[in-house]
Amino acid sequence: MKNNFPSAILVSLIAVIILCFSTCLFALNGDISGDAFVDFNDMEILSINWLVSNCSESEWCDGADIDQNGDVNFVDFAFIAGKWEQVLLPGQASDPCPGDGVTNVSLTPTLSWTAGSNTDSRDVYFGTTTNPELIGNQTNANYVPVALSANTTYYWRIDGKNAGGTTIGALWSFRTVSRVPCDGNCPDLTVDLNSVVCAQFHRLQR
Ligand SMILES: [Ca+2]
Ligand SMILES: [Ca+2]
Repeated sequence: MKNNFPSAILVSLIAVIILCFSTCLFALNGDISGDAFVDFNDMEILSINWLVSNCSESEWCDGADIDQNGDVNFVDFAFIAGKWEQVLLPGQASDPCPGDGVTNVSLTPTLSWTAGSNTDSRDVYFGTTTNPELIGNQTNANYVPVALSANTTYYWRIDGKNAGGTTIGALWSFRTVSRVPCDGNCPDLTVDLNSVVCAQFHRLQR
């Protein structure tokens, strides 16, 4: 009887790659080890768990069950093959503080956010238009703008960068507090409760 196993594998692989090309390869990747690079380290983890069929939801067989269906097989291998020796793009920045659309922000806020995965540095964009200007590239995940005006909407964006390229962030905005007439008992516009809350939020995340 003719052994057609190799050709069956080939057909399966082609089918998986075609099936995944338009959808799942862009949603999942083969970086099992989490170092933003798809290489033999990921293949090693895959081989250790090869053909295991009872991967649990807690760890999905050390991450080798990439599509998280319980089995480690050629479907998971296809995700590695599809990104072989590629540096993965950073994840998108999230959790902006002040929150997107927040009003009554002080004139001295500290902007902070949660960095996307595999981000080495980030470009900070900030300004009063929906196409904010590039302020600069930095490694830390906060930025303190200066000389803000009252009752003004500011827009900002964080683009994550690494050796694989740039992931453009979402456009966020906030509006500064309105100046109110006062007679010597003026509110302190430099006290930014949003930033206090943000700092605590991001500190808890670390
Ligand atoms: Ca890897
Ligand atoms: Ca799987």
